[in-house]
Amino acid sequence: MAVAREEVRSFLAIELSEKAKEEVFFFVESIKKDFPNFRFIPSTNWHLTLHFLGEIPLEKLEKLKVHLRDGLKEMRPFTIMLDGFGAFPDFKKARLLWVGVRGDLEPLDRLKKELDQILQKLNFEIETRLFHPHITIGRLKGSSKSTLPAFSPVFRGTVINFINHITLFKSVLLNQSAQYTPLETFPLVEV
Ligand code: 2AM
Repeated sequence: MAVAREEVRSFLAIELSEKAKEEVFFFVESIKKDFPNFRFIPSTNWHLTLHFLGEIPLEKLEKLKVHLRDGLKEMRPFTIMLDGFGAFPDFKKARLLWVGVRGDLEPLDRLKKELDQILQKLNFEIETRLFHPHITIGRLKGSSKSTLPAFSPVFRGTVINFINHITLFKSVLLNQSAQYTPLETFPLVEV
């Protein structure tokens, strides 16, 4: 009898500080009434996605962990602030609402490129679209039409997030949401 291979739905992301999330929380609470057709994501699930891995076999995940431990050695910590509010693909056809980032975007970009190289070596599919760092705060509900307020709200974050590791998360899909569990963190420390 064939044994089913265990697969884990997972992704790599940057975690945000509680203080930074608090700032975004007040902003999100203030705009919810203006976006009735959107489902807002609880702040406990906010993160900056670096790469969505999808359902991957456990052995492949273990191999990736080894490569990440080794491959991120050259990366150094950096700081970002959460800043800006936008929509994908754009405000007119919005399906996803996000909060953006500013700060050390160059090291963040380098980190993303390094990750892509590691992932490519292990035959993971790489995103060909330009990396647009963001924190997803809301998604358009089911078949709703996107109706947006006449004026786009503005968000300017001030809290500094010191990023000294990335996190591998397991994702379990629930009825209307998802449960994210950190599996391992990978430090960014220049050696
Ligand atoms: P997002 O940051 O644009 O929302 C966990 O599901 C994370 O992986 C989400 O934050 C999501 O991106 C990202 N992701 C990217 N591609 C995905 C996909 N095809 N299915 C689910 N999540 C995906």
